[in-house]
Amino acid sequence: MEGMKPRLATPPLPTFRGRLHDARTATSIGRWLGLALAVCFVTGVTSHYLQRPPDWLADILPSRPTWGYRFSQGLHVASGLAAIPLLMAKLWAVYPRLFVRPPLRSVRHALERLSVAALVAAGVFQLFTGLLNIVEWYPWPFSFVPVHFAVAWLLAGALLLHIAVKWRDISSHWGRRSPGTLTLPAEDEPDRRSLLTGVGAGVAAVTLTTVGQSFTPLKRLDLLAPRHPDHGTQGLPVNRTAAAAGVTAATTLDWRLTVTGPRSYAPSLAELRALPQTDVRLPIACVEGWSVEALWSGVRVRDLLERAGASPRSRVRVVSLERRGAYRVMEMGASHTEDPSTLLALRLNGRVLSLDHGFPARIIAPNRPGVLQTKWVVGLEVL
Ligand SMILES: Nc1nc2c(c(=O)[nH]1)N[C@H]1C(S)=C(S)[C@@H](COP(=O)(O)O)O[C@H]1N2
Ligand SMILES: [Mo]
Repeated sequence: MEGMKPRLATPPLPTFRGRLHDARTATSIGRWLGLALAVCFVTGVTSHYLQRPPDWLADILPSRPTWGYRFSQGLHVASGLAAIPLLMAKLWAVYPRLFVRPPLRSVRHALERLSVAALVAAGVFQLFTGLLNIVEWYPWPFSFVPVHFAVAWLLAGALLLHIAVKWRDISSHWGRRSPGTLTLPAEDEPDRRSLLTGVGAGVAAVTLTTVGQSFTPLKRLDLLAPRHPDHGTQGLPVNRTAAAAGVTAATTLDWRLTVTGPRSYAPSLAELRALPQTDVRLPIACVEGWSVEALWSGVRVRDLLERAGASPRSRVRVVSLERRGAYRVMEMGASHTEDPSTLLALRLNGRVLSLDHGFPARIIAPNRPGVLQTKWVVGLEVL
């Protein structure tokens, strides 16, 4: 990075007398940042494979615990948000190193600088795109999911490399009594403690004012998250409204569900209501981090499949009325179709589904990303 600066005869370099720009401070903040990024990576990869499982995994994805995806995606967004103040503090602690002269001392040093450049770029990119995704703002020409997923691997690799390269620094500044700490002036400790307290307070503030979007006991503190779990029709947020999806009351007038299988049939809404109904309490857990539990009633998907002469453990394709949209068509594997809690829901919290929540019928299944809880369902095709 610094190699690109024009070389001046007497470079006007700033002098840094602040003693908190040292390896001990960088290590203290870095371990929390590393933890947040590790949690974010693991939960993010989990979410990715739940959304787009490879063929061999599709029929064996666990449908239990019902709150599994809610927990892991809540953690993904919370750890990503917490990483933002941590990354800023970490960059503040180390930025005087940008001004070290000469900028490149050896091949090894050059490689180390290059790996730090990749680490910083990937880290800033992931946290920035993730943050904008949760407010559904996409000011870039690429599609978010594949790029965020690919850069996650880059970031994970750069982070591991960084830890390996800095291992000696990290281990000598890890604990209070690490040998490295003896070489640092003791009078810095109160300042360092204040700095770390400030960073901790920043992380706590960000977390407490957003985590209520998925962690219901703290929902009253949910002031900064883009969604509040209670705000929306029928007590549930709506990401894509019927209007945005081009679905109107008129579109649903002569609605029939088409179940395609060995014995295809096409029940009307009245016929579906006459079938045995099941009540389940299940959360909608959006990939953007909000989640909320609700009471759903409708017909078990496995019952619908059996009526079509198919096995209750069939893989199905679910098609929505919506004309276009990334979530118009979804596939569901055997472990989910078989689960007695997987419904074609007709009612939500005791009332007929509103148009925004997927009237006449939608999918609700346990332990699945919100994007796969298809609304305005018209077709179930046994695969
Ligand atoms: N047909 C269709 N179904 C959809 C979507 C969509 O865009 N189209 N969005 C999904 C997303 S991202 C979420 S989080 C849930 C939200 O359901 P809700 O709007 O009823 O709360 O619906 C899902 N079902
Ligand atoms: Mo979502």
